[in-house]
Amino acid sequence: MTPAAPNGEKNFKRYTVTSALPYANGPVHIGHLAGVYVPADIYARYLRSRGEDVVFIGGSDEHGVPITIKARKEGITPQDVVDKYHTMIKDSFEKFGISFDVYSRTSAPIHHETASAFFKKLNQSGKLSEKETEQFYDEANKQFLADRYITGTCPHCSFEKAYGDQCENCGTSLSPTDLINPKSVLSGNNPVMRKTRHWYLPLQDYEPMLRQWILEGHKHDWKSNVYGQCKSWIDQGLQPRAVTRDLDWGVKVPVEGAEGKVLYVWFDAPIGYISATREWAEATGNNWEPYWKDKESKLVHFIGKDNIVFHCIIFPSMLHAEGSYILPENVPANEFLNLEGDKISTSRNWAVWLHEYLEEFPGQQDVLRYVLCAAAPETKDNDFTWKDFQARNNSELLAIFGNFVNRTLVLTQKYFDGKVPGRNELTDYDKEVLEQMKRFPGSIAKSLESYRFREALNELMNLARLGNKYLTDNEPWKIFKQDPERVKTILNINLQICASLAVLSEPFLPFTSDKLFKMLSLDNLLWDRAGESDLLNAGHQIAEPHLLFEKIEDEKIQQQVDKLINTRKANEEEENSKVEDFNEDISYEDFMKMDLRVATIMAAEKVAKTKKLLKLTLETGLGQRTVVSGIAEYYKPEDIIGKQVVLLANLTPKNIKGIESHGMILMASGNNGELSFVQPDKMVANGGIIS
Ligand code: B3M
Ligand code: ZN
Repeated sequence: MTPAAPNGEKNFKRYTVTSALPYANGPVHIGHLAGVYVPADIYARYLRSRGEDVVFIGGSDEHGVPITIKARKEGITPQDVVDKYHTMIKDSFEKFGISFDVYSRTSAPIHHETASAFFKKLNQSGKLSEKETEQFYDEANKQFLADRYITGTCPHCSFEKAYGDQCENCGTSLSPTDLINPKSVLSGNNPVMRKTRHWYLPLQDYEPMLRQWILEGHKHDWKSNVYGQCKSWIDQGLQPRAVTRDLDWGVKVPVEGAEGKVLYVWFDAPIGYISATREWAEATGNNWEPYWKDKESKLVHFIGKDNIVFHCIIFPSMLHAEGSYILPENVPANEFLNLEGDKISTSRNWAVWLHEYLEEFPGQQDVLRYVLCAAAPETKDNDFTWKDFQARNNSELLAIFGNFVNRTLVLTQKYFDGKVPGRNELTDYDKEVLEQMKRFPGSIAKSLESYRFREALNELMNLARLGNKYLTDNEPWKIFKQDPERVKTILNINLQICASLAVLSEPFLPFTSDKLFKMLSLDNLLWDRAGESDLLNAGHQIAEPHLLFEKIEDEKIQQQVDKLINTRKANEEEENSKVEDFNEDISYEDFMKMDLRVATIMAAEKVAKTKKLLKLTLETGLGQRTVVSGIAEYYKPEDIIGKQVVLLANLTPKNIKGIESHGMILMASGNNGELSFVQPDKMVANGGIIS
C-alpha cells in the first residue's frame, strides 16, 4: 500500500479506470485522444507508477445504429465494419502508447453473455417495465427507426441534423418524438408511427439516489461541466428510458418472444467495461469482481462531454438497480477539441487521424501526446492548430526538456567518460535546487489526482526548466578547466534532475521516459523515488546520449495545413454537388395545376444594383411577358437572346426590385451549384404545352 494520496484523498485498494468505447465505425482522431484517451492513459500510468493496483479498460463499441448505417452505406455487413475498424483502432492505440490492460470489443461473446445476464437480472427482479408504445416506422424499408436512423431538427438548438437519440450540436440527449420534422435516414420520407413493445428503465425511480450521490456527494470533487449537466438533467425530471430496440444488430433481448429486438446500444456498451474486465481477469488469472464490487475500489470513467448523461445518470442507475456494483468515484469528462478553428468531423474528414499521424510523424508519438495534453479541452472547448503543434515541439520539448537532458549527458560523457561524478561542497544555489526538486512528485501528483492534466504537464516542464536554468546559470563548460571539481557537483545535480524527469515524465511522455531511462542506464523507478538526490550514484555509467526530440520544420507543418485546405475544398465541392433529397410525393392533380410552356428569350438585360438578376422579355406564343431570373452569374444577356426555355407560366406575378415578374423559367442546378437552362431538344412553337 503506498502512502496516502498527496491531497489526502481517501486511499483505495485498487483502481478501475475506463475510457469511452469508441464506435468501431471509423478511425480514432485527435478529438478522441485529447478528450478521453490521453488523460485516461496519463492517469492509469501515474497510478501504476505509484505502485497502485490498476486495471485500465478499453474496447470497441460495436453495436448501435452508427455501425449499421455505415454497413448499409458500404454494402457490407456490420460485422465487416467492426472487424475492420476494431483492428485499426486497437493497433493505433497500441502504437500511440495507450496502455490498456485490455482492449476488448462488444461483439465478443463474453460481452453478449455479460450484457444479457445483466439485463435478465434487472428484468427478473422487476427493475424494468415492459410497455407497448408507438415508434417511428419507415414503411418503404419496413423498419422501425431508432436513434440515428431518424433525423430532424433539435428542439433545443434548432440544429437540423439532430439524431433520434442525441443532438451532436448541443449534446442534448433526445427521444425520436422530440425531433421537429423527423425524417427517415433510410428513405428520406417522413416516418409513420407504429406499435411496438420495449423494456424501460424507470430512471425517475433513481432520482433520490442520484440527487444524494451526485448533487450532494460529488458537489465539490466533480468537474463543474459534469456536475452542471447532471444537475440540469435531474432537475428537468427523469423519464423512463427504453433499453431495447427493434434492430437485428446488437445483443439479443434475452426474453421469450423478443425476436427482432436487441439491447439499446447505450444499455449494452457501458456493460462492455465489465465484460472487458472479465476478459482481462480470465487472461491474467485475476478476479474481476473486486474491481467492480468492492467499495475499496475506485472506479473512474474517462469520457467526452456528449457521454456524461450515459455515464453519470443511466449507467449508475443500472448498476444501482442491479445492486452489487460500486458507482464511479469520478467522471472527469472533457469538452470538445476543435481543429484549426472548426469542429472536428468524421463525415467531413475534418480531423487529424491517429493512424495517419503515426505514419507521417514516425517516432513522434510523445509530441502529439504532449500537445494534446497541453491543449486539452478540460474545462472548455479548445483548438488544435499545426502551428501550435510545431511551436510546442520546437520551443518547449526540444528547447527546454530535450536541450537540458542532452547538454547534461553530453557534458558527462565529455568530462567524465559517462560516469556520474560525485558531489563536492554545495553552494546555497545547489542546496536550493536539490530542495526544490523534492516537491515535484507531490505537486504533479496533486494535479493528476484532481484530473488537472494540463497543470500537471506544465509542472513537469517546470522541473525541466529548473534544470535548464541551473545548468545555464552555472555554465560548467566555462569553468571545467580551472575547476573540474565544481563541475562534478553541477553535473551530478543535473543528472539527478534527469533521473527524476525520467520517472515523472512516464505518464505523459512514455516513449521519451523510456529513452531517458535507457540513456541513464537506470531501471524504471516508482513515482515516489523521484525528487531524491541520489537516484544516480557516483560512478554509475550512463549510456551514449541521443536526441530526445527533433526540430519540426515549416514545410512539414505546411504539408499538414495543405492537406486540411484540400479537405476543405473537397468538402465545399461535395457540399455543392450534393444531390438534394426528393420532396414529398404529390398527386397527379397537383402536378396538373402547373402550366409549363415553351417560350423564347427576345431580350435580356442586367437588373441594376444586383449581381444575380437578369430581366428577360419572353415570347410565350400568347404575347410577350417579363420574367426576372437569378441567372446573371452564369449567362451574359447577349448570349441568351433567341434561346428557347421552359416557362412556368401560371406563377403568381411578383414584384422583384421594382420589376413585375410574371412566371419562372426552369433551370437545372448541379455541378457545384452551376445553373443551366432546361430546354426542348428541338425548336418548338412558343406556347407549346409541357406535361
Ligand atoms: N461509443 C462513444 C461516442 O458516443 C460511445 C461511447 C460508449 S462508452 C460505453 O462517440
Ligand atoms: Zn441541439
